[in-house]
Amino acid sequence: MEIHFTQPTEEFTINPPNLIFLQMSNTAGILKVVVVQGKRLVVRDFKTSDPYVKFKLGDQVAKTKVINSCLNPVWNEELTFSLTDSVGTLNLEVFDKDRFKADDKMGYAHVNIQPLVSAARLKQILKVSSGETTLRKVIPDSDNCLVRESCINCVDGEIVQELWLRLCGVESGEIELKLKLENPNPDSLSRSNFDVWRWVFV
Ligand SMILES: [Ca+2]
Repeated sequence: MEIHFTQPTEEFTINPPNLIFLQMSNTAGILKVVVVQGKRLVVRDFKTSDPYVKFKLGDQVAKTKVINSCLNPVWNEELTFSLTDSVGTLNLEVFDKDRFKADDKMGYAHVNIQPLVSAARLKQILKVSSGETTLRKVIPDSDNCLVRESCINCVDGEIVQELWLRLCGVESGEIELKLKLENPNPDSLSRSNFDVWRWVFV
């Protein structure tokens, strides 16, 4: 059996003939969001809050667990999203869980994930695969709610961005995240008309 291709829609040879390829929906990689912790979150109950974080990436939604009675919660929880070329911003909102009424808002933030995707492309060009290399730095601006500059590193082949986001719409609160990009397909992400091909046996 011989299967060879350098790019999904460019050079390829296949054998045997019962191998076909299917056009897939736009799955260009996996974005893992590690929700590390929150600091100085706002009070929404009598003296404290029961915070959880809700994330939105395009039409995908995921939530952390609730941590009861804590303004400096540690989640260390990993949430997984599939990455497409049409999605550039990860949005989050923090809520106070309430049992007998609607959950109270504790602030929101966003971060552009395009720098992470660009770093993946750079990693491919530089052929970085082992050790730890800083690929780029992201400064606080209107594309994000960064508290301070954030580094995007390649750690043993994985693209990782560690960051602190300042919560908007409230008097205080910061959230620490670690973003990881797995199975990145930067060529696909850079194309406007975007096709991903998957080889299957029939
Ligand atoms: Ca509550």
